[in-house]
Amino acid sequence: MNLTIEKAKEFYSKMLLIRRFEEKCIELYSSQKIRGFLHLYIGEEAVAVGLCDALSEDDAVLATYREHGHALIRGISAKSVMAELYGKIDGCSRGRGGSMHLFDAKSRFYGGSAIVGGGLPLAVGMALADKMQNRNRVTVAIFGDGAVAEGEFHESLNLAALWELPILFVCENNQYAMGTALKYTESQTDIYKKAESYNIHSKQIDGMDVVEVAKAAARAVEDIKDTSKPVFLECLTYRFRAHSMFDAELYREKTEVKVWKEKGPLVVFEKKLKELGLWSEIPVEAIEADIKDTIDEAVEFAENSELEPLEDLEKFVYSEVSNG
Ligand SMILES: Cc1ncc(C[n+]2csc(CCOP(=O)(O)OP(=O)(O)O)c2C)c(N)n1
Repeated sequence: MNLTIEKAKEFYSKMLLIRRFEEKCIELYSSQKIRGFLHLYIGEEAVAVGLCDALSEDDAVLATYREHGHALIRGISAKSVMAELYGKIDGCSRGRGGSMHLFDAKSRFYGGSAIVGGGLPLAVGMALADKMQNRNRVTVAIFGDGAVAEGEFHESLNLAALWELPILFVCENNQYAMGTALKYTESQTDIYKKAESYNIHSKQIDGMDVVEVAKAAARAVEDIKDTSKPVFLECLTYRFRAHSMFDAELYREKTEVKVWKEKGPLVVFEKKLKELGLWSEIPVEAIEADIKDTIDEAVEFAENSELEPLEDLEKFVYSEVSNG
């Protein structure tokens, strides 16, 4: 992958958008504008940005409940995501899903799911449908290291390999499932090795380096489209914030968080651009100002959007089938 100045600006802006959007979420949560659960992606931005760079509009993405970043980069507008977090009707899921259930079929972003590992079998089904209908596109299933403990993980990998499905598995290994470190639940903590045992071409990469993620994802997507076989990427990453806004974070040392912050995606990228002599060409202040406007507009939009009317309460409980 050739890191042009245009690409460098794009990667930097996108990672910063996720970071600033979520920092705003913390503020809004503290003032109770956003309620319910809120899981922040801060620290993991390089995965969403690098991965989505490799995808075309035709490809589908399924993610977890820590999915604001993926949704924003996949093309759901900041306004639509913010209104959803406010529980308002103009949100991408009409305010019915909230932070954990962002969804937008137009962007081919099929959730946001509160169920750990829940997106995996859905992604396998979508990839199977593509294969049966000869559509040369990729379905991406993004999940955390905690999903490895679920039966769905093993069943999904097995069927994807057995049926040679065009699916990209992306494990965001941030090393913790809520308050439990991976080493306390898994005898094999190199997750890509588990995928290899299902005969899936697998790779472990530095998930803090947006360029490495973009390169690996581009190669994976190309392989999947050529062979119609699954590929597995384990991205080593770290969340800088607690599991959710309710977590007192007693399970890890502050020094560990500090060490990881020093190799955070924005820090690593800035260093790389300096080495390449590109950093001075990144208009940091203008990018910050642009992002601030986007976020301010999103908040204003969410504030002005309505709650769904009470008479719609039972709407969408059952799907509405037209006989026409
Ligand atoms: C099927 C299921 N089991 C348990 C839970 C409770 N739970 C919520 S988050 C979580 C940890 C998941 O960790 P991981 O997959 O590593 O994702 P991360 O939060 O690190 O991004 C658990 C066990 C759940 N939501 N769904």
